[in-house]
Amino acid sequence: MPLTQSKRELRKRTRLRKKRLRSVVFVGIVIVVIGLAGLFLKPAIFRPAPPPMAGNVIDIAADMAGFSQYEIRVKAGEPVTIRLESLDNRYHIDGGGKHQWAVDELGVDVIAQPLSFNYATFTPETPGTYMFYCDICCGGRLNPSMQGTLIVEA
Ligand SMILES: [Cu+2]
Repeated sequence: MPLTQSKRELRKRTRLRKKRLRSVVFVGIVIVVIGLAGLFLKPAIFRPAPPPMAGNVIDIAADMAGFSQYEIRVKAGEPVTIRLESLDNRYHIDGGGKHQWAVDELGVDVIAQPLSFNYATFTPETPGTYMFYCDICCGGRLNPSMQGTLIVEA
């Protein structure tokens, strides 16, 4: 076999090997990108169910658009549990996906972590109208979408 022909064949084989290596690296990068995307999307798709609770449980969800309800009515002297869910993930720049439900006059302050639940149980004794708010995101408690009214009926 002449030398030039074997050199040519060697070059051809080397080129083929490089091509194969490039496609393997490309497939690897694609798999890593898809894996990372799945990691980021997983908490948005699979949300845990709220823990079961007894008594007067009021479910409130919060995201950047505001609370799921702006008026809550409860009875004075009866225990009530506020179960707050944050619908935002931790990648939110404003507040890091946390939300709050607080009533200063009643000493209630619940903070839900990103894509999580949190709760507080309290017994309002004095009938009246109280403001609840979230002071973590979107300009805080002065934002109309981040506040609401708790009405304690006699
Ligand atoms: Cu908030």
